[in-house]
Amino acid sequence: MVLNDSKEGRSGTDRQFDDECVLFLAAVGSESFRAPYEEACRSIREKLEQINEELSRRMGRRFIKSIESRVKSPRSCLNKMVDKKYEITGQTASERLNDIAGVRAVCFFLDDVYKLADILLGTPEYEFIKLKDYVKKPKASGYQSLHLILRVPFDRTAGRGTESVKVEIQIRTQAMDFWSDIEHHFIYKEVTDDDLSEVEEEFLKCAKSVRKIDKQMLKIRKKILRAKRAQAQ
Ligand code: 0O2
Repeated sequence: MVLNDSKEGRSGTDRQFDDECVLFLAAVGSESFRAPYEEACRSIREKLEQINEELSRRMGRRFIKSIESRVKSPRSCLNKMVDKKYEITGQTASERLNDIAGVRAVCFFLDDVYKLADILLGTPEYEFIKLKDYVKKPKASGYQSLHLILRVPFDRTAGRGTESVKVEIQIRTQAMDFWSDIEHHFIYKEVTDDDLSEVEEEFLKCAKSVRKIDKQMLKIRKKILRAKRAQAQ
């Protein structure tokens, strides 16, 4: 793995690579690199809170359950750069990594996930980069979530000269979030071996149950709404 402390027996290329990593960690950890991403996260969170207030009022129920954000740690950026075999520089990280700024919105119902994505896609100040629909087409692990990658403007006074940065917005239901949190903790970042393959199978089964529950919850909500309307007549 990267950054072996012992210099003994290491080739010039290894040492050069380690030096690149050290420079990278310093660059990506600097205040001037992180400030625009912090600012873009803050601005998306604010927008999501506004949307939540407005939609919850209109629908008579809570729309978004929780909103959280983070700026990816320098070490996690480095690991991803190495995995993807990108050139280890801060500039390449800004250009190629889509999730240095990450925001997660957890909704109550399946259709809310798409409703929220549509609202964000229709927001003129954000430039659309990419949509990854792991709800319609879950990952092999069973992971479900809708990922929206947008270019988000930030307040120039908060950071370097750039005016916008990419933000990955993960939108999912509570059930998807529950699965994803646990799987992320035990499996996602682990090197999988045969011992874990049985557990991965179990996770896949649970992902299918999550899918069923989300669909059932949607049906139940519609049933309740119909019953309430009938009562009101
Ligand atoms: P971390 O530590 O959670 O941030 P891209 O370059 O945008 O095309 P990318 O980012 O390589 O694609 O891949 P992808 O698959 O869209 O994954 C983006 C993020 O989704 C991951 O970020 C995870 O947070 C989450 N994710 C993807 N697959 C899984 C999975 O199987 N299980 C869980 N629990 N989460 C997943 P990072 O940087 O990999 O990790």
